[in-house]
Amino acid sequence: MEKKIAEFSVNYLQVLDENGECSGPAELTKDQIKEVYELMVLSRMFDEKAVNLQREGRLGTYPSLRGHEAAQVASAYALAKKDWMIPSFRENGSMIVRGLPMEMIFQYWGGDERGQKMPLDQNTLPFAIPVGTQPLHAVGIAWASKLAGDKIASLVYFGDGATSEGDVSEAMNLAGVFNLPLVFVCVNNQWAISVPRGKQTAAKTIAQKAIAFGFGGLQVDGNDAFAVYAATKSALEKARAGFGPALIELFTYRLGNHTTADDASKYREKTEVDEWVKKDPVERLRKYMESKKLWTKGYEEKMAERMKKKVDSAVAKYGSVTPEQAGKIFEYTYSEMTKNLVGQQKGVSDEGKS
Ligand SMILES: Cc1ncc(C[n+]2csc(CCOP(=O)(O)OP(=O)(O)O)c2C)c(N)n1
Ligand SMILES: [Mg+2]
Repeated sequence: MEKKIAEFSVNYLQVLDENGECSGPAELTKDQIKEVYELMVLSRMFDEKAVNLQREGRLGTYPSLRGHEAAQVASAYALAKKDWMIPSFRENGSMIVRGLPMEMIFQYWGGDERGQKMPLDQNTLPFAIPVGTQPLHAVGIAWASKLAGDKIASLVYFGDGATSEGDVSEAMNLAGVFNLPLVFVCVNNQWAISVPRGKQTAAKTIAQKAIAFGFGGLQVDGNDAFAVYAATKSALEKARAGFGPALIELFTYRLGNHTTADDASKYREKTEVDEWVKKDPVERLRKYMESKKLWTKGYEEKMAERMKKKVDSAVAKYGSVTPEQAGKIFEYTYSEMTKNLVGQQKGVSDEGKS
């Protein structure tokens, strides 16, 4: 006889709807709301500047965060200073929230590895270009922090496409088995380059994958800064208190091209993009703030000017960096270079001399 032995449900969290109307308490003070909004505006300005710099030939291939402002800023904002943040390649906004100087982010996308040499007070890993590798690194970090008895949590970002990589399942499995203080944040932006979300999994949600690994999953409106913050903060608190991992699926959309090397109009309909433009995360928070008298045109103008100065100053600093010596790149992978790397480095240095 067959009988039911388990039953599941997956919740969806939205606090701020598309019109900026709030259905629950924002877990942020007025000052914090302003700070989050300003960081979102700054992230968007940084992003627009980065795309333009690439078009001018002053930056290499760059992955735009447009549409991810709430997903990146509000989640990183929930981290405590000592928590670990493990990003994918798209979390430029999260890096800004963590305080990584913007000139370093430009430097990295300009092809100079030194842009990801984290300041020593940062518990932040560099961008991970290989898709889906960083959740395993995050497991190692979270496991180490648990063994050391540190009361900190770790947060790892990855995309919907990354969930098709075995590594991501392995990481979630390990985190569940060892009850690790790790929050998995899947930024489901509906696309992995030209492959739609429907081709990554037959499951209705990504959040439900957590259930198979023995912990909870929640789908969150990723364009809603309040929901992203509340969900991340709560998951981080539980992780720090010893309740183990969680999976948060941030349901959002990549408004730009995959990277500056891509043309998304070749594989997705403009009508789909237009629908998501209406859900713009920055605009949504602005509408809320306006209704609460936290936003005026005058404030926006002054604030935008302040943010623009920050970005321009970062561009100027980036432009004044002396390029890395050819061949130095080989020194960044291991504390002691392998024989192969020594050989490759010598080749490059010799080339430089000829
Ligand atoms: C292991 C690996 N395979 C393939 C690629 C090429 N690649 C870069 S990004 C990407 C898609 C990633 O999609 P998703 O995980 O949804 O993240 P998103 O780009 O949407 O932020 C692919 C296939 C890569 N960088 N690494
Ligand atoms: Mg994606």
